[in-house]
Amino acid sequence: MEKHWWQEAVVYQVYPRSFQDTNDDGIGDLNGVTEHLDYIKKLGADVIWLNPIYQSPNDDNGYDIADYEKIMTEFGTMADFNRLLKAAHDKKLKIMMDLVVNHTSDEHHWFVESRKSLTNDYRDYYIWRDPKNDQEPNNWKSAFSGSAWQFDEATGQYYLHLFSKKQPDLNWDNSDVRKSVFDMMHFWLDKGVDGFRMDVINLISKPEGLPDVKTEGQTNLAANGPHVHDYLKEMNDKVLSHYDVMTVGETPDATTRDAIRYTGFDSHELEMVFQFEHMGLDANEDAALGKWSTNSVKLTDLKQVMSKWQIDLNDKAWNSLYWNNHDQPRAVSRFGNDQGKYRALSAKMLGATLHFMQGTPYIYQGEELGMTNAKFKSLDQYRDIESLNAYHEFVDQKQLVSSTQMLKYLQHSSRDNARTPMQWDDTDNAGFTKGIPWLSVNTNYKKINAAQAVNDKQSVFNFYRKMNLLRKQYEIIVYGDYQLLDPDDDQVWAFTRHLGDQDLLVISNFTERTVQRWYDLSQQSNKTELISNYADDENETLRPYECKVYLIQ
Ligand code: TEU
Ligand code: CA
Repeated sequence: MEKHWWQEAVVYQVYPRSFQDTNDDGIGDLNGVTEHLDYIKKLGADVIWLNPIYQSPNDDNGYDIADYEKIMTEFGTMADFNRLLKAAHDKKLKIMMDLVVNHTSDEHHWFVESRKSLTNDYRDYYIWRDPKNDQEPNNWKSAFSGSAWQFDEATGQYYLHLFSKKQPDLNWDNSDVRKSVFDMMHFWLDKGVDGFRMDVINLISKPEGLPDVKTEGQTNLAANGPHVHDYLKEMNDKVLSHYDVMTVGETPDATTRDAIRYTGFDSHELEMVFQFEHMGLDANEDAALGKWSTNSVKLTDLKQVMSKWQIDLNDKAWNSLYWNNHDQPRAVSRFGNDQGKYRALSAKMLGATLHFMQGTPYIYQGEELGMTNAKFKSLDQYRDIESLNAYHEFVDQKQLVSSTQMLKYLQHSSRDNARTPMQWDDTDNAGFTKGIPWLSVNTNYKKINAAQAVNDKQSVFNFYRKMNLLRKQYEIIVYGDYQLLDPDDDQVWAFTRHLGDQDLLVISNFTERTVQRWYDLSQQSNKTELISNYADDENETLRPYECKVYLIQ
């Protein structure tokens, strides 16, 4: 078994825009991250993943980059970043940046040049095509509604944008593009950053001829394209292999087979990927509505998908472990129970279920507090381009759903649920800003906030803190093999981990019903309870949302 620091690390994801504002403009900033490094250290994380902090018009909150080597004005200056990086390193915290190179902003000078003329030096930096029968070159859709093609009057061609029209796709088949990206990566790595999360990196190689999609609900055919592995091997050879860094590729639609090709211990491409299979289990039955639904996730489906990833990658590649991020609803609202007394219990149960699997855990800011979906009541509270475009497409343009129904879908699935400001304390705006927050603070901040949690031994925060400490103590938590017990049980998720002469037994009740379950391992006398989310553990039943982790040796 290979052993690397990034397999033993815990990552804390900071969405700077919503983390801490320090200059009262209602927008989080880099100095706000520096202010809370001790909080992240106390939690026990080792790496901080920063969502994009580069110069951007913020059409897609920084995922539309206009200059890769300048800091976004709203977030501060390069001096602020240098201070943050040094302060983090002084506290033995690593910084992983967000690499967004499938596309740039349309305000990037490469695109400003490229659109000037058919013969401009930068023309081939992007994907331009002639109209086909006076229409778009193919039927691909943008992830943010509408066509994936935008017609440009100046040169009479369309350009491809898998996301917003202000996010033109780069042409990775052009070696000049690859060189420009690799040079930029050296710029950040030479400053001492410790790795990259790579945005939709499996979309960078488009299929020859850009053929139409054939199935309803599929937006494009870019995933896992013909040269994606060539380009990642080139990136590894020319950049990554020269540094001791951690990489995680965001790979929508990747299978475990794809993941082994991207992250196999001998692949020399990436260390791990974010897979999306467990993020689609509550999608709408109507493919035209995609992720927009109010469906709940079936436990047997979740167990089957996550166990497949554990088994298929074991000894071949390495899993990332996440329940949520800045694109996904809050974990406790989607997979647990965010009402009343069950909220903290189920948030801890979810944490244990995930963190005792094999892989590198990612904690999204606020998950360690059991923060919940915001469930905004009116459209004007939303800011996310994906949510707003989906509303206008389904309600106004296509009349697929009523406004009331679409607002229910937004409450369940909108990315803004995860982007409400971090809840630091019970003062105005949860201590996030003294200004007007760019996105409303969740109304439950007086009850759910870091100040309360850090001092409460039974809090979700201190449960996550204890898990992070256990990870450093017991190698089996990182390297043990995974085995699912009782796949068909629709109330309890039980699994074991095995390493050498030790076993872990992890049992989680995903329901508010008390259940009786016996596991041979839990009858063994030589068991030690490592952690549980109830203060006492005197009986063999599983109370609502109860989780127990035993070490058996
Ligand atoms: O997200 C990629 C992606 O697949 C998103 O479309 C996501 O799955 C979807 O929004 C969930 O409904 C990455 C970034 O994480 C996201 O914030 C960006 O908007 C997107 O790429 C474009 O850069
Ligand atoms: Ca600010």
